[in-house]
This record gives sequence, C-alpha cells and structure tokens, in this order.
Amino acid sequence: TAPRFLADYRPADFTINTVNLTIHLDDTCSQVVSELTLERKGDNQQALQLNGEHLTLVSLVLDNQALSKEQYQINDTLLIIPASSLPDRSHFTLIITTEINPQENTALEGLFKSGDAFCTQCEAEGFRRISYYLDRPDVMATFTTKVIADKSLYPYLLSNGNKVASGELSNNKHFVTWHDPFPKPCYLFALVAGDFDLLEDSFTTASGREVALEIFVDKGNLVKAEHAMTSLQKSMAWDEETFGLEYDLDIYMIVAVDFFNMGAMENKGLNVFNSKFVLADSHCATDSDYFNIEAVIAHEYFHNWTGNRVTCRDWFQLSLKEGLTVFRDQQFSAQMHSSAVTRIQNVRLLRSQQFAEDAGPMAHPIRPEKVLEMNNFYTLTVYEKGSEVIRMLHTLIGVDKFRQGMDLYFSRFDGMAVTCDDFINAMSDASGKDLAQFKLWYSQSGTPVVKAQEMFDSQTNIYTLTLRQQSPITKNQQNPQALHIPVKVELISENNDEPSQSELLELTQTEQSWQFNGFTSKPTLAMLADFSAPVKLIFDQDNTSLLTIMKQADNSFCRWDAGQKLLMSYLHQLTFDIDYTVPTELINAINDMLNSGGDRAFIAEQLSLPSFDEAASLMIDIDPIALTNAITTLAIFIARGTQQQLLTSYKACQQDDLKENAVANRALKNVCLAYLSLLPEYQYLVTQQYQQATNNDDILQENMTDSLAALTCSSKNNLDDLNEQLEHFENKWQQTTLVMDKWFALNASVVSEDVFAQLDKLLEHPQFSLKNPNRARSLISAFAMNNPKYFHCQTGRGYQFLANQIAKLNEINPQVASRLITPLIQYKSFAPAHQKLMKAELVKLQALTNLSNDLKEKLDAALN
Ligand code: BAL
Ligand code: ZN
Repeated sequence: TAPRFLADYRPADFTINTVNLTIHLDDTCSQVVSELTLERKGDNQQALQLNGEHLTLVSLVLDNQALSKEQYQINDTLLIIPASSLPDRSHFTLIITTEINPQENTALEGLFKSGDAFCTQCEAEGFRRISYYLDRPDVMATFTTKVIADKSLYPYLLSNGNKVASGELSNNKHFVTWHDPFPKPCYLFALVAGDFDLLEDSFTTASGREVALEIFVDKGNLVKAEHAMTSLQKSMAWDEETFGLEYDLDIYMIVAVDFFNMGAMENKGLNVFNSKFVLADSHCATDSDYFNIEAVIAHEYFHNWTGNRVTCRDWFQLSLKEGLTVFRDQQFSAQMHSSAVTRIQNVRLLRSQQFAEDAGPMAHPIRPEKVLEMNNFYTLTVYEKGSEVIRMLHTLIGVDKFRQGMDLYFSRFDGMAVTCDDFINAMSDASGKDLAQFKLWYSQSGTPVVKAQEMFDSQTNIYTLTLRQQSPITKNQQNPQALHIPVKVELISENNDEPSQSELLELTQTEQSWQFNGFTSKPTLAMLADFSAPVKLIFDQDNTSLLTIMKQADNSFCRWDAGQKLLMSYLHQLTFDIDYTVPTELINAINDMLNSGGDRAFIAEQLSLPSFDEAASLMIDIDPIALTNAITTLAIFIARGTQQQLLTSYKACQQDDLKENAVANRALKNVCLAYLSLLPEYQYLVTQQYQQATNNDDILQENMTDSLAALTCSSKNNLDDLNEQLEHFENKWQQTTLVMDKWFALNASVVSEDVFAQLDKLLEHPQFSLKNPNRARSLISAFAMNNPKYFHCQTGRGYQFLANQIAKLNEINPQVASRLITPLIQYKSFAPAHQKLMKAELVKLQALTNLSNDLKEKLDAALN
C-alpha cells in the first residue's frame, strides 16, 4: 500500500445519502445486506470505487438489476464499478450482500466477537470490513440498521439512534431495527449483540427533554456501572452549562466489552467502551481508575458535538475532534476535582510521552501530512498536544471569546465534515484575533525550545526578559518558522511593598524582549504559569530562585514545576556521578512541603520524583541504567532525610482515610509509603497496609488503591513478602478480569533479574492471551514501560522479549503490536550500546513476512 497525503485531498465523486443495513449475526458467517442510495456529485464520469477488506461478496444489485462479474472488478481493498456499468442518472441504488467471519477477526476492527458478544469498531477505517462502502468521513449518510440474531444468546440487539421496530422470527431468532436521524460518516456506525445486565437511568436536558441512559455490562457487574452512570450525568450537565450543548437523541447507550483496542468509542448514541473505563467499585478499582472512568465517559459524551455533529473532512484533521475533545474533558476533570493536580497530571503525560514521540522517528504535526496506516495516528501528539494547542487558543483569546468561537463553529458547521482551519477561522472571526501565525502549530512538528534570559538594571530598576524560540529541524522539517506562543509569567517581588506581577506574553518572533518596572531589586521569574505552552524551557535558574518559586509563586503549576526542576537537576548530577552529594536544602524543602498543611493531593505531586520517562525526555544519550540508579539513589536520600516527617504524614493520612478528601489522603499516604518502603526499618508498613487493604475482616476497609500501592512497593523493592502477596492477590481476584490485569502488570514490574523467568511463565498462564489487548498490554507494555531497569538491561534481553511478542501480535492484532513498539523505535535517544541492541530487534522485525502496514510504517521511519 502507498502512503496518503493531506495535499492530495479531493472531495468524493459520489456520496451516499441513505444506508439500509440488514445484518444476520453468526459467529463464523455473518451476512450483511447493505442498500445504499448513491448520488454522483457534479457531472464527473468516474468509476464508483468502494472500500472493502476481508469481505466475501455474495451479490451486487444496481437499480434492481443484478450485476454480473464482468460488470465490476474486485481486489483486496476495493470494489470498482466502472462508469460504463453505472446509470446516467445522478441518483441510483446499490444492494450489496457480503459475508464476514467475526470469530476470526482478532484485529478487532469491523465486526468481531468480544467474549460471547458481537461488537464493532469502525474508526478509523473498520467499516470497510463490514461492507463495501465509501469509507471516508466526509461521506455522511442516515443509517437504518436491522440486526437479526438468536434470541436466547443475544437478547439485546443494539445500533445507533432510536429503536423503531422489533419482533420475533423463526428458528428462535429475533430482530431489532434502529434508525439514526443524524447523517454520519460510517466510522460512527456501531452494532452490539449480547446478553448483558442493564443499568438504566435518565437525564432531563436544559430544554426539558427526557433522555434514557442505558449502560450494558457483563452479567453480575451491575453495581460496578454506577460510577459510570453518575459520570455520564455530570458530563451532560457540564456540557450544557459550559458550552450550551444539549444531547440530541432520546437514548444514550454505553456497552462495556473486554476485548477492545481503544479506550472507548463515541459511536452516535451507542458508545462502545473498554470495560476498564466503565467498571468500578472500591474493592476492585483504584482512585485513578475512578478518575479515568469519569474522564473517558466525559470524553466520549463530549464527542457527540465535537466529532459527531461536526466531524472531520478527512483523517488528517483528526485533531479537530480529538484535540478539542481532550481539552474539553481536561477542563471538565479540572472542575470536578483539583484543577492544580489535574493540570500537573496532564503535563506529566505530555512531557513523559508526547515529548518523546515528538523527538522520535514518528514525529508528526498535530495535523499529519502523510499517513500509511491511519491507526498509527491516534497519538499523544494528535490528542494531548492537540489539546494543548486548543488550550493556548483559549489562553490567547480568553474564556468568553472562546465560547463565542465555539458557538460560531457550531452555527457554521453543524452537520458537516470540516477542517482544522475551519475551526481556527471561527475562533478568529469570533474573537477578532489574528490567528494566521497560530495556525503553524498545526503544520510544524517537534517540541519547540524556548530560551529565557533576564537582566535587571539596578540603575534604572528595569527588568528585561528576552525569549528566543526554536522548533526542531528534521528531515521532514528543514525550515521551521517562529510560532505564536503564549507565555504566562509571574515576577515574584522580593519586597513586601512591591507587588508581584503576572503577565501573558505573546512570543511571536524568533527573539523578543519585554521590560518591566515596579521592582527595586531583581524579582524572581516563574515561567510558563499553568504550562501555558507545550514547549521545553531552557532557563538557568539557581536553586535559591527555584526554592523561592516553590514557596512563593501564586501559580500552583509553577510551584510544582520549580520543585521538579530542582529534583531534575539532582537526577542529572547523579546520572553522571552516583556519589554526588545532594544538598540538604532539598530535605528542608520536602519537610516544609509535608508540614505545609496544603492540599494533600498537591503535596503528593510535589513529592513525586520525575518518572524515568519524564527525566529521559529532558536528556540526551540517556544511559538508562545510570538514570534508574540515579532515581533510586535520590529517592533513598529523600527517604532517609525526611523519614520522621514521612512517617508522621503517613499516619495522619491513614487516620483521615475514610473522612473527606479520602482520595487526596490516599495519594499522599501512598507517596510516603513508597519512600518509606526503600528503608528496611519501615518495610513492615507495606505488609501491614497490604493486609489491611486486601485481607480485612471488615470488607468495607478493603481498598484497591491501598492494596495496589503496597504491592507496588513490594514489587519495586522486591521485598520478602512479594511472592506471598502476589499469590494471595491472584487467588483473591482470579475471577475479576480487570484486577487480574493489574496482577499481570505487577508481576512484569518486579525489579529483579528473575523477572525474565517470570515473564516466560506468565505467557503460559491460563489467563494470559495475546488476543485480549488489555491482557497483552498488562504484561508486555507494563514490562517495557514500568520496568526500565530490566527492559533496558545490558544483555538486551528486555528488548528481545518485547520484539518477540510484537512479532506474534503482528499476526494477531497489528494495532496493538504497533502501539507496543513505541519504546523500541525511540532508540536514538539512548546511549550507543543500547541503541545497537534496540536497533537489532527492529531490523529483525522489519524482516518479518506478513509485516502489517501498522508496523511497517513505524519500522521504516525508525530505521531510515
Ligand atoms: N475516537 C476514538 C476514541 C476516542 O478518541 O474517543
Ligand atoms: Zn476522542
């Protein structure tokens, strides 16, 4: 297959106005009858080319006449009806009958079996595995779908829109017909059939319409759907209050399935979710699971407007809906919880993963220009950096103008398939702000570097700040231009009678200076308040200034970030010299934080060291072993120096555990435990906490967050009790799939040479299967991402393990294989010895027969 280019976009020669689907479900041979009303656009004389893959064509009927084999052509990806076989009229009908094998569909694209249920995943290009179609998002049709299946095995038959008919058929079969009045691209089509428990509730919209809310889960899981239901209701209310956006159908359904490549999918009126983002109770889900469920439910719900009502013209525009919807879900989460902590977590993800992607071989602008396999572009760049770009716009024009821009966007484009430029133009027109230069964020890749230099003239009392920007120069980007970058700064005054100053600076040139008055001595600069732009900042600040910011900055992000910079500077020193003596000022600063009496969730973030990936993304030629040793050494230094205060805080949080702010209490408690567990004299706390949280006479005291936190300490420090705890945990949870995923991940994260033998054993575990994406990720990805010491071990065994599993997944599920390869393709950021070992594995993978496009695209980029 050849790559596609944004520059080659052309409107379709035909469109489809209505689709009438009749789907007879069967495990190995489902029949799909698709009646299309087609329309030729303009007076073109083109052939009709319909996409289709893994389909068996049974018959083709054009305007009531069967087409003979001579009248069309068919290959692995297309059904072509030449102009000579088409009528002269602009409107005509086509009835296509195809057969498919859902059971064999381990790629989980199109129609597949998830356990006993049938379900679909059509984004980006999965519908072509269900029937021949114009599978592109700018072809929007109204769908009517009749689903037929065995009544006992599949009592629920679901599709998009409203239920319009149902009835009994012979042979114990039944049918349900659904009609979706909103024209949509086929990527939003969905079908589910199965036997579920159903949680029902409702929502009354601002204009007084009653919407039925239905969540379908595996039998026995009803109570675990309650948090998802509440989250959905909160999301619906938030979108009305914040953006005036109401839901538009009479019913909103969510189905939780265990076999799913993505987190969830926003199909119109029928979201399909990975069960991981639906099911929760305090015994089996952690606080972050609860948070993530609420965020993903919100994200999919928000897509109803940003994605479904207004969709993408082509897949290069994916960030139009994803960046915007991530921004919306982040704003929602920030309002539901601590905005400071939510922002910190957004930034941690961006810096640890997206910065690495943007520095690696698959770097692409948030609006990519060249794509071989679209599934490879559901990336941190399109989603998370895409959201940062929307956030910058929000910062530049302000909340009110942003809302006016959204209103204008919907009034212009409701029911249409549009581009990122259309969105920015609406924002520009509504706000009066010139965003021409801002649009470069959509076409340039790489993380820009902003260098800051300051000068204080004690004669004139003028403070001058100079900023310089540079975007990376790469093979695909020879001449990057200056971007429009909002830089929020805070100047912290030394003198009580001179107020600190906060400003939004608009950096638009390569180099720009600003002057500030009102200080009689040099103020301390806190840069990038709220992380106002997704850039790498280079600014040499001494420890005294960082400590000042940590204590005095008004902006909570700056306070946290200054602490991280301080920690990062020690990590840097330690990677070069493991005997480096960390100054005791750090101990005082951490004791101050623990004593500060502030929000415990925020303190937990302040105390958490930069992760391996966060630190790595700020370094070059990384020696991964030196970095893991540096992180451990710094953590032990902190633990030793602050042990008394850590213990006091641990106990205080434990006492308050079941009171208000339980989540924040647990967050801080478990960070304290992580430090204390590094010191042998406190390791008894881990045993104690594990017992209390997992094996308690009082079941109400049991708690997955605490249980998992204790187990993580055991596995990271390979504590004596580890094996006993893992065995106990496995016995307790063997029936609960989502918890077993956590168990597999814990096993893969054990910091011990034995991990390799353990990994081999786990591959043979009766509950392990590469066919289940969650399970594959819980073992393989957890090892590669959470166990840097052994993933990067000098023998290359870690790299080999990952590559071997990717080779198997290439045949089973190319999308999952392609996600898992990320840590290997970023090999160029590591020291030469590691590069060589990683590259050798990539070369082996490249030689695979049947290499999927998904892997090929990444391997070619990495090895070129
Ligand atoms: N559209 C794919 C899943 C999501 O981003 O919501
Ligand atoms: Zn999305």
